[in-house]
Amino acid sequence: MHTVKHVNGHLPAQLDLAERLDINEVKSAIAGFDDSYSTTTLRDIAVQSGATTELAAVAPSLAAVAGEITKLVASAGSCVVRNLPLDSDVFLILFASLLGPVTAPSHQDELIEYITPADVKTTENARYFPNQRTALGPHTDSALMARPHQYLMFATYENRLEDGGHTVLLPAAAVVEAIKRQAGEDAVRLLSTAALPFRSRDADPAEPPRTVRTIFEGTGADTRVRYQNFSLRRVFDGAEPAIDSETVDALRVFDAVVSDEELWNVVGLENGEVLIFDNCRSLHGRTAIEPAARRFLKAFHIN
Ligand SMILES: O=C(O)CCC(=O)C(=O)O
Repeated sequence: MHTVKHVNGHLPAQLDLAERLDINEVKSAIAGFDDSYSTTTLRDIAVQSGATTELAAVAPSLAAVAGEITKLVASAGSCVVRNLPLDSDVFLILFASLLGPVTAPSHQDELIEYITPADVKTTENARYFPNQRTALGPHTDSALMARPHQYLMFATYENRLEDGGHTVLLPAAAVVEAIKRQAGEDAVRLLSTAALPFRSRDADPAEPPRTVRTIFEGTGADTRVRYQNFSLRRVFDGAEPAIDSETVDALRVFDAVVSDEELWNVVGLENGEVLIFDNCRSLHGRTAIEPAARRFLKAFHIN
């Protein structure tokens, strides 16, 4: 992990598995899981839970490390793990499942999201599409779900520091403080009390929203956040008559604050590194990727 830039010391915790356990012992303990399970069979939560119990039994040191990661993410908001074997997708799903059940992100059925930005046509909303090279504005994943995934895990396969594509992390509590400084406590209060209609990207405006939620929940270090700019497009456009103009203004301040690169904690992941972070207590995004550069992550969503 290279710290490209960080603000207020918001840095991921770090854990090198090579210093904690015998990786070869773990590899031999987990050999055979690929024969018993597949990325498809593990979509069945009962099967996944049985396999997770089996993994914890054959590799108790790994299960202990997962418990440690949960604590590190609770205190630091995120954690970079090194020397986790990345060859097997089945193993990665099961490792993630030691933190909580792995389920598909809301826009697909598969448990693994392959993020391989390409040179596709840039649209006006490019900064919200992960598969383009543009910087990706800070957001939370599964914001339209009643209960968004608690953790995200990014396994890094190709990511050269000089190619950009660095991960942006923005703790909700820091966003609250910045909004207070810029627009006062009232703006935070509105964002914590006004239920906003979240719609999916291509939803017909006539359709009811997928979910109606506040941006912030809770206070202080326990502040939880839910945000996807495009899901709230109609609110930004003033097209939701039920939402008053003070709330729309507060939402605009929120968007300006999270888009302000001065506030971004930027972490350059290196090949083989795994980043785990709290999807409810922080927003995440990505800096732009250089033209023609290859960059490849696998993302896992954990409840
Ligand atoms: O490409 C990345 O680093 C992040 C992608 C992302 O934020 C997402 O898929 O939600």
